[in-house]
Amino acid sequence: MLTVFSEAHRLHYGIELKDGLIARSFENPQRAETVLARVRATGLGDVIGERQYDRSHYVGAHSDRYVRFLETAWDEWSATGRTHDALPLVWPVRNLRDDIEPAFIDGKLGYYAMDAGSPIAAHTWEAVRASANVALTGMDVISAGARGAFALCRPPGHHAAHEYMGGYCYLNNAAIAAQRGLMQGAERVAVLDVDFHHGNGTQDIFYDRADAMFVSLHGDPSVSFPYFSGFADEQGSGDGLGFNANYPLPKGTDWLRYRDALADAGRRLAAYAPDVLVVSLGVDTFEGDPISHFALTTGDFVRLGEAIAVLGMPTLFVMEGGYMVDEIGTNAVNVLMGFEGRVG
Ligand code: Q9C
Ligand code: ZN
Repeated sequence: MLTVFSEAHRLHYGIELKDGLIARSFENPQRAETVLARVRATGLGDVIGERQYDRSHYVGAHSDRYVRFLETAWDEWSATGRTHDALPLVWPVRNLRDDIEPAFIDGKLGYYAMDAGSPIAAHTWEAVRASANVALTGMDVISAGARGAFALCRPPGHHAAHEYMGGYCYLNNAAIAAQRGLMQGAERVAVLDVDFHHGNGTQDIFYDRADAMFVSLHGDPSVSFPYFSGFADEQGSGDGLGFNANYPLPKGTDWLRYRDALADAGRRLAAYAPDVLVVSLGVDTFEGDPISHFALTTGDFVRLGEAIAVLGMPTLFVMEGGYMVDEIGTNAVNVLMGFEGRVG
């Protein structure tokens, strides 16, 4: 299958709070380079660059004013004389006012963020929109008739919601691609999210819609990030009721348990019969992942790809998380090789 990749991801390498100190993020540039190297080493298929798309392709999945915030945040932050990464430190939780967009950048950062996990630096926006353009290009490949394609996105996207960033994510690459699939003639699209963390952003974007199903397998939010989303009783609202399905799984989940949840998710997707499937492909379900708590092995990722192939849907894989840098390439590409029926 084709892989879509952008070198612009290298423009972004943020910071995060780690062990009481500011440190470089787990979400680092080497992740994408390692996956790309594995794509080439296995001969998965050709690697192409991203096409260019204007901002209107991000609006819909996101609000116009949120996209505007991302476009202008660094300029507003640096205009105050600061040269380090911008991070929020105050949020409009519960009964605080969330109906007034702050005029000052420090307020805007909290207004448009769920956590302090998505720092903004001078070139973050360039990398972020290139990542979304990688996903859009991947959907164009699928809409042109390919059975599978791989959008090697970085930064990831599934925690980014209609109006907020978080969890290393800014624009929701998977949702933006799914939305384009609908624009290109698909009547129904589905997103299957296999990242360790719940894809709260994708759920948020499609929650009240019947033309997009969201199905996610992830660490139980009672004990895992993002904590406030991803429970089994979140099933959609309004027209979208019944088109959102969460499979929260306990820490230590291995392939045998994962496989059963995946089979149930597969039955749900088959009944929905989408014209296009987008897979939010995080490999932080790996047993060695430094920030996650599942126990999938390198071989299990081949089985995951095989199980997705059985659904028989045109499938766009969109890269999300995975932080064991040495193994991320093998694990991610094993899913794609499994999908193609090639033994890794
Ligand atoms: N001490 C994705 O996988 N919290 N995002 C990490 C580490 C944030 C993960 C805490 C995890 C976000 C795309
Ligand atoms: Zn994750």
